[in-house]
Amino acid sequence: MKRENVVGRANVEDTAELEAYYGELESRELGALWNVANEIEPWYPQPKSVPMHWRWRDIEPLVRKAPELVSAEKAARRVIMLVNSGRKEWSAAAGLLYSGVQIMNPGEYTSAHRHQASALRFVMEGKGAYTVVDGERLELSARDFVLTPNGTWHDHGVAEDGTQCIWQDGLDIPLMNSLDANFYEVHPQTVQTPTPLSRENWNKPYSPVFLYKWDECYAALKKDGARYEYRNPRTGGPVMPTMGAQLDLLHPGNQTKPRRHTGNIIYQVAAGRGYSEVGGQRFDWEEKDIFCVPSWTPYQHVNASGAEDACLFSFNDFPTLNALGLFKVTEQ
Ligand code: GTQ
Repeated sequence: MKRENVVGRANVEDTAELEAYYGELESRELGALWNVANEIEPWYPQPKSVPMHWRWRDIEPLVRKAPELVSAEKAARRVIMLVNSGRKEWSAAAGLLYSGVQIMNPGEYTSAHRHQASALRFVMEGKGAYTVVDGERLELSARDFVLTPNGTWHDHGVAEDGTQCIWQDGLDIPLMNSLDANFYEVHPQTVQTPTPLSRENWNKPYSPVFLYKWDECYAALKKDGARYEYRNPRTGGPVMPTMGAQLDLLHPGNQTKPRRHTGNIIYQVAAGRGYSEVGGQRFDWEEKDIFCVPSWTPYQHVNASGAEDACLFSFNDFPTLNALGLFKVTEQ
C-alpha cells in the first residue's frame, strides 16, 4: 500500500483487525480500493516502460545470426524483438507498441497471413525485398516505409537475385492483446498471387497508399522543414487508426524543443548521428540505432555534428490517444 497524507488520497493505517478483514476480502475475490487507489490513480502517467536504446552495433551480430539458426519458414516471421525491460510480459518495445527487426535472405519468403494488429515497416538495408499487401506487390528499398494495415493479407520476401534484407517492424500487438481484440488467419495460398488492388470508393480506416518511397519523403522533408508526417492522402490524417509515423530532420547544430506528452514513440535513426536526452538519460545514436520514448517522458533530440544532417524515422501510438481524447502535450 502506498499511503499519501493528502486530502483526497488514500491514507489508511494497517491494524490487526483490518489485516484480518483484507484476508476475508481476498478469500472472496474482493479487495479494498484504498490499498491500491494511489497506485492505480497516479497523479500523472507512470509508464512501466523505460527509455531504452538498442545500438545497431550491439544488436547487428545477433540479428545476422538468426538465419544461421532458424529458417524463415519454421519461424513464420524471423524477427528479433526489441523488448522493453519494463514491458516484457507484453512483448512491447514501449507502451503498447511492439517492434522487431526482421531479416531475410535472397529467395526466402514468409507465408501469407493477416491479423487484427496493424503493422508498418521501415527498411534498414538490402536489395530485392518485396511485400504483397492485399494482392498488391510492392518493391522495397532501403529507408522505404510500408504499411500492412489491420486485416490486410500480407506476405513478404526477398527476390532470388537480391541481397540479405533487414527491416524494422512496428505493430500494435500489445494494444490488441490488452484489449483482447486480436485475431489471426492464415491465407489459403502460401504466398499471394499479385493482382492489382482497386482504390475506387475507398472506405477503409487506413491509407490507400501502402508504400512511401524514401526519396520522395526525404525530398518533401527537406523542402518543408523539420518534420514530415506520413499521411493518409484521403483524410490528411495518420496512415492507420492506431499508429502514426514521421521523419524528423535535424540540421547540424540543431536541437528540438524539450517536450513531453502522452503516447509512446519508437525511433530509428535513418541518417546521421546525434544524441537524445530521454527522461534524463543521454542516448548517443547513429544510423540504424533504435530507441524509445515512453509516455510522459521529457525528451529532446540534438544534432551535435558540425556538418551532416540527421534524420530520425519514428512511429507512435498518437492516433490511438487522439481517438480517445487522451493526447496531452507540454513544451518546456
Ligand atoms: O510481418 O506480420 O515482427 O505478424 C511480428 C508479427 C511481423 C508480420 C512481426 C507479425 C509480423
